Amino acid sequence: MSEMKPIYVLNGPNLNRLGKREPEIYGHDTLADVEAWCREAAGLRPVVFMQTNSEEKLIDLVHEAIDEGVGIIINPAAFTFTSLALLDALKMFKGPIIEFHISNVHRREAIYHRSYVSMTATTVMAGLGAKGYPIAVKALELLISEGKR
Ligand code: DHK
Repeated sequence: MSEMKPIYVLNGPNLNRLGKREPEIYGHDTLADVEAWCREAAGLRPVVFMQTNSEEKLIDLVHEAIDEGVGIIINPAAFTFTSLALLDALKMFKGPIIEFHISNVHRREAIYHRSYVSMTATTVMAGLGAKGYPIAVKALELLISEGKR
């Protein structure tokens, strides 16, 4: 039984269709592939890996991370740009938060340019593709080791 507190890798709406959804933007790898890569990159660190299309459920998962977790990687997908409730939940988290986007949202339509989540995220990663998720896991471990928020 690992004594290490888990990291939370949380994914928002439509990411359950990764691999089939606009593959020219998001690629052909699936969320199951991403989960496996994250667990491999985390090594002994427990990983809570979740996806939901529900804003309420995503916020409930952030609340769980507040009580149980040591770091968060979140791809809020469309809720990035719309949800003050998600921003308010993330503000409560005491550990490092990486806001993650598969695509470079700043190179896309203007609707994707203003992130509420960036107002509280420790760092933002965007444009590395799905294979960026395990890099985010390594980056989160660095932030945890440095006690960054
Ligand atoms: C994923 C989504 O679903 C979009 O709503 C965002 C983000 C981009 C991504 O690149 O992972 O705009």
